[in-house]
Amino acid sequence: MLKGTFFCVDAHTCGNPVRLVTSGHPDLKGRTMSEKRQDFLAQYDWIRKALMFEPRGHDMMSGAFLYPPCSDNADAAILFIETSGCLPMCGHGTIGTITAALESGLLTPKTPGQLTIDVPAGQIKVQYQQSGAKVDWVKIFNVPAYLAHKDVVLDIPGLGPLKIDVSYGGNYYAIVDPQANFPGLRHWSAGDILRWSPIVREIAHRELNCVHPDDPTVNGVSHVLWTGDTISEGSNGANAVFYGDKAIDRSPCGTGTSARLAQLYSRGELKVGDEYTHESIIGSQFVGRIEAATKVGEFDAIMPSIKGWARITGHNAITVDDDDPYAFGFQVV
Ligand code: PYC
Repeated sequence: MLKGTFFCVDAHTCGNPVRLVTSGHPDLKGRTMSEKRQDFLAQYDWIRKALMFEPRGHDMMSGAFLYPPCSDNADAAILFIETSGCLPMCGHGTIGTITAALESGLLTPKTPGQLTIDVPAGQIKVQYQQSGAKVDWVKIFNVPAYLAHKDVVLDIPGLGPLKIDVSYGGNYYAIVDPQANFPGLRHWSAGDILRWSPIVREIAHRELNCVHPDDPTVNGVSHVLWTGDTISEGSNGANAVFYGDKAIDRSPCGTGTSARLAQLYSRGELKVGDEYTHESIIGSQFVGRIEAATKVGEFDAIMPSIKGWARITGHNAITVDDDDPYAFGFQVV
């Protein structure tokens, strides 16, 4: 029996996929996107699995649904979906969603060039520049970011001690800078990152308490951010973010860049007003900026912004038929 046909605009943000689902939205219960996210996970997770996992998606697949706003002042709301679940916030996903939605006429801002968007992690502001049909860039004013744990040494079986920080930028990131047991991102293969990240994440998740002071449903180390030397002109730093079970972000990662800005701010290496061009494993770039200082609970925090670009790659009508043994997807982990 046909469970549904989902029309999608497929795009990528600086190399990482974004599948904007434009039909088949389930009617979600809840007043906020955080509550709606919980409802989606409880009742409709089959849609995420069908659209993100193989054979319709792949390890890196990530996407979004646009919803009507939850708050009076917002233009729209976003529910993020990806292989690992529904992220509270996704930077590359937002840049891709806004670009694809504006270029497809799916989003009409109250004020051209500006948007207010409800996301599960809170509310974000967006600026963008459009030339004719094309969106040139999107700048996200992300949720507050803060350094949650500093200089924690984890004992990684087979690798040895690894010093990490944990920083929040919409998700919690274990950040690993080059050191004795990690020579730096450019000296490791993608296979090395895929091999060690799940172990680092599991140990960090087990040993470190990370619960967002304003929303306890946002908790736990979910991503690992490895840093290293830059390869692109103008970059201030490079990173590779591991997420899901087997994914390395091809974009510089919006929430990861926000977390990195908060870490560098807390360590006194960046200050309010500083820009930081962050590159990805493939050398694509986001421009991060520390817009202001703020607080998250007891923690000193920053208001980060992230600027990047996205391109539409195609249009897709995806059918999910439970006559297909792989209707709800699979992963090879
Ligand atoms: O851009 O925030 C991001 C992100 C999270 C996971 C993959 N990309």
